[in-house]
Amino acid sequence: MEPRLKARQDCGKCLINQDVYERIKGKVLTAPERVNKRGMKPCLFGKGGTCCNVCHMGPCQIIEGVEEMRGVCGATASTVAARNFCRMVAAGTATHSDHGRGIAEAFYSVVHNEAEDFEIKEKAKLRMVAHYLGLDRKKPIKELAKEVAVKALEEFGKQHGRLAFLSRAPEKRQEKWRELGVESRGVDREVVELIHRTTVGVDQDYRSLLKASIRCALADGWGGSMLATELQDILFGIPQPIKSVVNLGVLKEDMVNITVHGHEPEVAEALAIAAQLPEMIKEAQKVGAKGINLAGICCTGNEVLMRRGIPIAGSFVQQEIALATGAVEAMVVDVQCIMQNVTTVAEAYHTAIITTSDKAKIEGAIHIAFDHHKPIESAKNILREAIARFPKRDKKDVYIPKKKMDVVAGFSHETILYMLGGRFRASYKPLNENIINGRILGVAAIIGCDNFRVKEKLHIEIAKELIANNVLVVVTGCAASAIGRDGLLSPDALDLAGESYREVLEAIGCPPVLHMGSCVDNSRILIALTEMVHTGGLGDDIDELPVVGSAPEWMSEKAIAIGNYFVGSGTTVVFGPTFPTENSKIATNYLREDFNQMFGASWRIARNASEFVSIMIDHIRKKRENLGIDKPKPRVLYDMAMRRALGAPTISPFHGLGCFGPTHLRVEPEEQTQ
Ligand code: XCC
Repeated sequence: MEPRLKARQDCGKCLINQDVYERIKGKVLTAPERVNKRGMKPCLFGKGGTCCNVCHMGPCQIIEGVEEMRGVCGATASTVAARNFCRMVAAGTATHSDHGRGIAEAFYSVVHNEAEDFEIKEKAKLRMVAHYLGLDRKKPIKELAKEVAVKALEEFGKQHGRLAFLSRAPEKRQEKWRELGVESRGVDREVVELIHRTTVGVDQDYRSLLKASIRCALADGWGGSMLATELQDILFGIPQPIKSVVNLGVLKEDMVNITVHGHEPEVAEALAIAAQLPEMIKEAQKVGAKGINLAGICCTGNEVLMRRGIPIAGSFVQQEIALATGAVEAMVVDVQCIMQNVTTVAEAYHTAIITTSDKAKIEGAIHIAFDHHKPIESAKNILREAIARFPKRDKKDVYIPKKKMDVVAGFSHETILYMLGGRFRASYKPLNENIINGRILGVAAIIGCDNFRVKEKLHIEIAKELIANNVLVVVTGCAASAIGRDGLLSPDALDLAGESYREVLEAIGCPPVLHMGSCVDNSRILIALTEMVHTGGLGDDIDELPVVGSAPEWMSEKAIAIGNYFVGSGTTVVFGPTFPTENSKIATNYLREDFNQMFGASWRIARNASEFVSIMIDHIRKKRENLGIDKPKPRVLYDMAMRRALGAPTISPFHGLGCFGPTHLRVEPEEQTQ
């Protein structure tokens, strides 16, 4: 491994936006200060998974191998660590899936003419989704859309059978799931059952618990999350590569600044439309602003970045300081990852925190319930609240750091297909070929949160070293924003890529790190991996691919659910710097060794950037060795006949969406627009 890292320009351990923190020091207590001032480290039992509080005889602190330090009920460290892990998986699955259900409900209202303003944007994708939901995709669009809405909602409450989208996975993976008895039935059922198993006196075998956690997690990846992504794409559009900017410098001194924060794109989409209406711009101008500037935070930000190119003000760790610029009139939040402290910071300024979901209210915030039957009307009400704050902005107290960075985002798996294969031969074949011939060593995903307790800039260090070693890197979530801040989502970063990888990138003109979206969009990666399998040459199942995942600064339970569905789907993941079962060697070992036996993939732990990179690259190399592609091969020169044989000249818009093999689906052009 030969890292070709450029000299780092700024401090790898410094707080992001230290300058803004300096300005509010003493005014409001912020998260990084709380980390330093708490006076105690995180509880070691809790951190390592062996604090049991499922009943009120405890909480019991458990020490593995010490008889008197089992739970009062006798629960062992492995049982307790496995239970706590399962609870995280259930919570993460519930979270992504309730997001999916919310979108399914909005979709239902739109296609049943119960909602104004939105309409179906992607008819071809609707037909593809209909097919996988077991519907007759050839029906007229309006009728089909109604059936899709009902079927999608039913996936959540299904009691028997299996989730429809599991059939999109490679056949061999599906067989494995069947054999192991981990095919998810309905989303809600898996969450409820897993929570049931973890309550006092139920499932008390770490093996049984951990295996069950896969069944639940698969209901997230191939269920709730995938439904969320697909329905969002149908309603709001499939992301295409799009230029934008990230970091606090995207806020504007002369405009009404509104940050959209959370996860569900519906509110932000409505705000984006409403903010461009002449009547709303006029209202903003009346109070002295030039217009309305929307900027994203966390995954709502990623959603509107991917589809609309709306800039990202910040990731999870920047939400407080976005407000501390003094330039934000309103932070509009939907669900998930919104720190309660935002209301405290907002109080020091003129800023309104506006909650929009009845599921997520915050003390001190203004609640404007978003009515998905009337999205634009709801959005206008929100905008008016923000506009009214603009005259109250204290101009002397405004400090917008200059730093911002150009990014290219919007790499849905459909886009990658077109970019790699070209307009007339959209396929993953060039990717597979470049992996087989060694130009690209393999594929790595860096996903998940950023974290106030992690002082190193892990995402960036890892991404730089991977691309220098010719690994294609895809990113989602706050990891994507962090990596974007450092310039790696821009084609300008090409010179950081290893030589052979750079050649491939130059030919297709994309950045060395591909932004694939939000947390729920990790389901796009599942489809991309499936597509790589179906394209051929890299084995018959996901676990044979030279591919690895990571979440270097994870903090949310959702990240654990995501990691678990990747492992269950055959992709090894590396998490760190700490891991929630670490106090039980037995449970942790099961996640690594036994899962590897069962699923061909395991959970690995790394403490720092170099450990992450070593594990990831070694893993990719091992998979290459297993495939027999570890030796450099002489370059094969294609003649015209060979080129023609590469792919069909006409392509279906669904080509490559995991549709090959027995479930291959082709949609004729006339079907797309009916
Ligand atoms: Fe939340 Fe999705 Fe984590 Fe960011 S990355 S901190 S979960 S917003 Ni998914």
